[in-house]
Amino acid sequence: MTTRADDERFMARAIEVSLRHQGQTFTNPSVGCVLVKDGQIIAEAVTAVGGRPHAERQALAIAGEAARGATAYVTLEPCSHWGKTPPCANALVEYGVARVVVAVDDPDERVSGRGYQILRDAGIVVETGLLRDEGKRALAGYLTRQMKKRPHVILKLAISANGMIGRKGEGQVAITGPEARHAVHELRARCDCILVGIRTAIADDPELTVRIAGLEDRSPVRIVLDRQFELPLTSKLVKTAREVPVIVAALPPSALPGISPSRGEIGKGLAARSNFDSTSHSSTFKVWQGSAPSISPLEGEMPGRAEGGSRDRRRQLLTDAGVQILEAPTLENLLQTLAESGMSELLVEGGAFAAKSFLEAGLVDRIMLFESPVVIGKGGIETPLSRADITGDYALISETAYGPDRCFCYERPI
Ligand code: AOF
Ligand code: ZN
Repeated sequence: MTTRADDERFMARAIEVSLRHQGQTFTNPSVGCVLVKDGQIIAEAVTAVGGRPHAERQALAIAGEAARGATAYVTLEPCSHWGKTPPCANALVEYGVARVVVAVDDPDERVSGRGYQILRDAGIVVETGLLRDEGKRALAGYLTRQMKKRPHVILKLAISANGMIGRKGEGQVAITGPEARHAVHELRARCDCILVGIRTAIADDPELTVRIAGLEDRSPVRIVLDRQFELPLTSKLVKTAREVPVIVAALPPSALPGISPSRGEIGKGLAARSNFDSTSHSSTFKVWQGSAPSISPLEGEMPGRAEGGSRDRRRQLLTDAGVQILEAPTLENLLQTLAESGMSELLVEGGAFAAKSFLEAGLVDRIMLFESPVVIGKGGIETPLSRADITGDYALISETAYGPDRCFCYERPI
């Protein structure tokens, strides 16, 4: 007899297994499946890299005949549709599984309840909603894209002991230590795209790639909010744009409450228009398969407005260097376009303006505050958000130490 505690333990294991391929199953969710018989795990699997085969099929193939009479613990409702593979619900029936326990219902309209129906019609015992909150957290990107038609947004901020996130005019300032930095690179690897504002892109000249051993090919698509196309051609972002995609997102100042409106025209109401083509990104998007990098012969500093470089000219130079341009009237619209290309997880990494814009638009789902013991003196840039400001729907879900730093993770329900 399995007890409730056994069920929870096996589902927790299925969730843990599902995390293995998070960020690598584009555009499918990374689902975990554990098969249990006589109190023992006989097989476990996660959705394959690239999204197929699905978790259940792989677990069933491992278990073979032993799956007869077993219980399957699955983080997401087994699929019922004939997609690129036959339905997992049918496979569970064929293999003679006796009971299926699920954490999260699948909002995909092709599935949504039909998976359960196939199982129940075949006489399988179905239980749903076990560890639902934990399961939803693990499937946050997929669920947000399906239900809100935008990616799940994670805001990350590294804050000094005196509430600063950088120092004016100094480029990158070390706030957190190597352990926290490693964690952020792992986080980047699990995200489909990463975003910064143009001021941060210019001041810090970040690469925004994943630079830890074994995960180098898991860099997210890099996005810069840059209405005036000021991203320098000499920036690391532009120089690597043919290896890992870079999108310059041009939004009117009215769309970015965190940015002072004096820097451009207000509310031109641009139609959402872009040359952003998801098909050019291969099946996984994060693995850029374009031609070998060859930086444009026009390499050099971007002609500034003072030197008479027009916005159109700068736009053209960026395009020639392999940067994609995406124009959108609002942040919501930008996110919608990203979701339509299959992007499920967006990391907002800096700086204060980008953070404020997302917060004020109510578009932040998870907040990760890294607090460091470092003190930043003169010229500090104040954090747009600290722990005391986080109220309302957000709940503290974890507190983790990384060397001398602590990460406080808040989330609001999906
Ligand atoms: C499962 N197990 O491991 C995953 C599921 O394009 P397809 O045919 O692969 O179908 C994609 C849909 O399958 C996706 O939207 C979601 O409903 C489901 N994902 N289902 O039973 C899995 N990854
Ligand atoms: Zn399936």
